[in-house]
Amino acid sequence: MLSQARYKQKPVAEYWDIIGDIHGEAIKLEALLLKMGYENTADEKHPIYRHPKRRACFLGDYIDRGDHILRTLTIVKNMCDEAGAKAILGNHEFNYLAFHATQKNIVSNSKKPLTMPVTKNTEQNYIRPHTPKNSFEIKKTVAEFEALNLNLAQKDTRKTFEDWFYSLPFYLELDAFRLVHACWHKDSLAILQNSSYLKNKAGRISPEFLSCLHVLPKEKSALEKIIKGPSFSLPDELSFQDNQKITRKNIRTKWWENPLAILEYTSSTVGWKQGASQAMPSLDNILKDYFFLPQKEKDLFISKFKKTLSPELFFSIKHKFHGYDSSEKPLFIGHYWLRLEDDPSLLKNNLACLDYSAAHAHGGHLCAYRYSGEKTLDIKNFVWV
Ligand SMILES: [Mn+2]
Repeated sequence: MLSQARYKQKPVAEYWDIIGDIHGEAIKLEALLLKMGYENTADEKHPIYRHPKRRACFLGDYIDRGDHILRTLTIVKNMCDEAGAKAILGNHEFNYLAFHATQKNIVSNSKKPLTMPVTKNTEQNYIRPHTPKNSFEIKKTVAEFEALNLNLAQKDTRKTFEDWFYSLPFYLELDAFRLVHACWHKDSLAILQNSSYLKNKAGRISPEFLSCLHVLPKEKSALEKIIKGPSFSLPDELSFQDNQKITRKNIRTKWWENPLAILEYTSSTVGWKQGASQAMPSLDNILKDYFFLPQKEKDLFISKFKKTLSPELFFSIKHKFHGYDSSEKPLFIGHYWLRLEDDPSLLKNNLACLDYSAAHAHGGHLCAYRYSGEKTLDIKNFVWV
């Protein structure tokens, strides 16, 4: 029997368990919660997981890929509603909403009317185009929602979760640490905070804002930077296949790296003369340190990539690497689909990515960081299943 008295006391203010991208892997989520000492204090069908002293934070990407998407959403939402947990918006929830949002060209609460022409209501008229790739991405989520319509008692569930997605902030700043799905970028956050289209929204998007995103290029690119992270368009002749065999023309950058190393490299090695300085890392190592390179045929990709990179091009993308200063608060991100080859590792002493590809076809891991007020993060605090 559960002792309900254990949950009557308040959790310790600075104790938080920050959980990475779940992607419909509810079985792993429940295993991870149990491993961390949470227990289900309600019934099996409507679980409410609690810990007597700790609370959970979720980094986004609850849906798509795995086989138990609704169960995942139920667990996370119930913990937010009933057990003091916090959750932010991932790019997959954003994509889901954008896929279903149709384009409008006026924001009613704005003084400035927008002047872009209204396009006719066609298949192309969605904020996120209905391409085969985009439709495939949300297929499992839509299928689970559509199965619900067979059961009239649950027909409001889909609307409830869609409203919940809109209620999720795209970043969170607590006294001791920060959460964002992909990238902490002050300038982009400032654009969103100061946008007249997001007044009084406290870091959340609205259906109305989303429907106008196609005519708000500044806000669109700021929001995409925050929840998808910066990426670099590969030169024409270069592309690669990702884990899901989707051809990619963009490569994600490790934005937290300091651009100074790129500047030093480009200035000291005109024409990519390697070995110009003993202390200078090789170009291969710089590419590995600054970009998420494809897992398959990595060396072949690097050799092609190097041929296309001029110092000028490299210099021109330096703003994709704005760094994360060691004096900043600890920051937790998800999104980057890391693989757990050995133990998890920190990206910096004050930065941890908790996405270890929970829904990977060849076995991924769901990972959490157990935070207890420290200013310097410690690899001993990672837990995973
Ligand atoms: Mn993501």
